[in-house]
Amino acid sequence: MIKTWRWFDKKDGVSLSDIREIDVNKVVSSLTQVPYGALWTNELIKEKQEYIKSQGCEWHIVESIPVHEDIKTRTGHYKFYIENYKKSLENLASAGISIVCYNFMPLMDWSRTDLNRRLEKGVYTISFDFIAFIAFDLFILKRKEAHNDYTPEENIKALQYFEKMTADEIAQLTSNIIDNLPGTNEGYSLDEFKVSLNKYEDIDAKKLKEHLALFLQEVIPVAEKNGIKMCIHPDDPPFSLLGLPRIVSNQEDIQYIYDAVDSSSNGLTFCSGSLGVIESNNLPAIFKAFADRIHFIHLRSTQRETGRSFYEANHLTGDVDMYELVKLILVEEKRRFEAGRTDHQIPMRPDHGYLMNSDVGKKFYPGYGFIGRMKGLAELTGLELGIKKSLNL
Ligand code: DNO
Repeated sequence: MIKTWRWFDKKDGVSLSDIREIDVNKVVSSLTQVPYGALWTNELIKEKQEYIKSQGCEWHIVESIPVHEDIKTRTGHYKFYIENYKKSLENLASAGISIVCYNFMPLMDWSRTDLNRRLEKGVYTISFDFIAFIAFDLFILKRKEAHNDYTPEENIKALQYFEKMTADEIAQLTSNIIDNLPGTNEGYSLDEFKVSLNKYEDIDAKKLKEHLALFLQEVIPVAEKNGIKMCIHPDDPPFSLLGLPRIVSNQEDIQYIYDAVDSSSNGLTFCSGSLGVIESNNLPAIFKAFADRIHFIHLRSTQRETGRSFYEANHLTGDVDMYELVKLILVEEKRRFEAGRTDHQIPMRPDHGYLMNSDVGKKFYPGYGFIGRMKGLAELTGLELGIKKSLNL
């Protein structure tokens, strides 16, 4: 595996020299300052690339070029935004960057309800409490007919949950859900969010899938021509939220995407933490089914709780069988090597991590502290070495 590290920008609490000290110099990053849909110019790409280089690292992967909402809904200026997307890919290619991660989640990117959950041993993790989320939907957002999406029991639990909330907790939950996570940097207010939600009134999963396929049919040929590997990120969590369709949640969904355009440039970011939230997602089976076009891997684990709730666990514990997965990755790498592929080593980043030790109290993007991810990377590196040696890979 090629070890990479997500580094956001100069505001990131982890510096590029911190990363170099732990033997990583391949950076995963985005142009966070560019508004969604706008063109990534050669100048801006160069500027970031040069800065990363000046710190002894290399901008290896783009995560992400966000897909503008108009493209997902096929309304407004979607044609213009698709043209920008294509041009941005060309500009990245001319700068020598060839892996682009993106997602197609409506309105929200990833979602958590608690960004500071203290686990017994004293570390902090991020988590998703389904009842808190329903409370937000029913009593804060007050989405029309939302109660129909939940069982009577869930409706009652959410009401009880909401009744105990203070004004500060309501404000915190709201911002956690609509504008606190990196990736969701459109910064909606609650009212703007409601207006945007209405745009999805007539868009169900089938329609959204069609929109994704139409987007891919335009963008993938450009990616292919420019040697770019696009890799879609799964929904996180992998189920519908706020009545919005989510279409990259399981094996069938990913198969639809692969079939939409049969090209190695139309690939997948295999995120064990996102897919692993749903028990019926058989991670090894999914990995094997799509291995050929997996261009990027996010490794982390989650621990499922009651209903659809979960929290993020250590990289080697929780519900993800990391041993099994890393073994499959190494076997796939060998297969690619034997097939003469130049991309036989697959880039991987340790995804999310506990906020712990001396990182507590420092400012990081949620889930993106230094020590927790470094611990994850160290554990994964050891696991990789052990498997390689024992299987003679
Ligand atoms: C969260 C990330 C996501 C991811 C995007 C990719 O930590 O994995 O925000 O970057 O969904 O487009």
